[in-house]
Amino acid sequence: MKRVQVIDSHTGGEPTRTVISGMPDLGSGTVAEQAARFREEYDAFRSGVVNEPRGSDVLVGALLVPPADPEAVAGVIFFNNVGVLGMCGHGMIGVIETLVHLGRLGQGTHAVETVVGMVTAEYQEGGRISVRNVASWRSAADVTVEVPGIGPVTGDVAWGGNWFFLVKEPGANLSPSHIESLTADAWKIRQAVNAGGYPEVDHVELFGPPGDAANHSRNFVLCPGKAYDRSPCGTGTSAKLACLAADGKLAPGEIWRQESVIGSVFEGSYEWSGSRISPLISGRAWVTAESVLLFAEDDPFRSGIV
Ligand code: PYC
Repeated sequence: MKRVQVIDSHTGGEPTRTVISGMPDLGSGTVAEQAARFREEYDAFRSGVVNEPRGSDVLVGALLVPPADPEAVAGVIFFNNVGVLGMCGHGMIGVIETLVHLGRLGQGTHAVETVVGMVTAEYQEGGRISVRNVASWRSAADVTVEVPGIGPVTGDVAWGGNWFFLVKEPGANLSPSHIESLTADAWKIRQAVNAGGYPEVDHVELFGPPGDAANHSRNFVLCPGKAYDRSPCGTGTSAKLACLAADGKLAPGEIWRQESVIGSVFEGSYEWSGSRISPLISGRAWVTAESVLLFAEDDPFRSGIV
């Protein structure tokens, strides 16, 4: 019986499952090199940890691995129901909370190596965590695609640690009661964007007015495996900041309060770093479970239901 020890947390409602022991040995090298091995050789492990019957479509996994960069306190590979993610903002906040919970980290600033580069996370008194994400930028503005059943949709393509299409028109009703139709529309938009010359885009972000006047905007983010982000999405908020910066709509250092479709909030701000931005995203996470996943040899769903 294979045993995998995990700690679950949620950040603004979005769950993260951090693997503490029982993970495959991915050898040495950078976290990106280890992630390539994880993708090629251990996809069944990924699926077994996050997918049903042990998990669900919405769960994001985090594998702690040795970093190549001596400045980093840890390396982390994020993954979801369909594959490996570049970075994950809510997941990074969950991992830091988990490491504090385990007594492995305390207050202060900690560097973590990810698949797409180094990020730093500051754990503040009271539990707030601020993540200085990888450099982010808008790669294409005002891209219009024809979406079957919807019509022309215009948005920006931006990188925030993953690739996003950020829809410009605030047309949709971003309330939890509309999640089914929001998911269907965002999925169609993604397909049209991919077919329209942007195959790298794997997340779609819709925007609307905030539910709480203290915030600047509400979003709905559809992730690559068709699950929606319960949090405001750390990498999606970084991509949003890159677009706001490029449009001159948010000054460096100014706070942007991004609300999710369920009403949880991340605060974001940025500094310029050459022609790109360096985003800072902050929020809180809570540990929800300490468990051991069991994988019996004769379990037909040992590697998840896919
Ligand atoms: O917070 O960056 C994020 C994220 C990506 C996918 C789910 N959450």
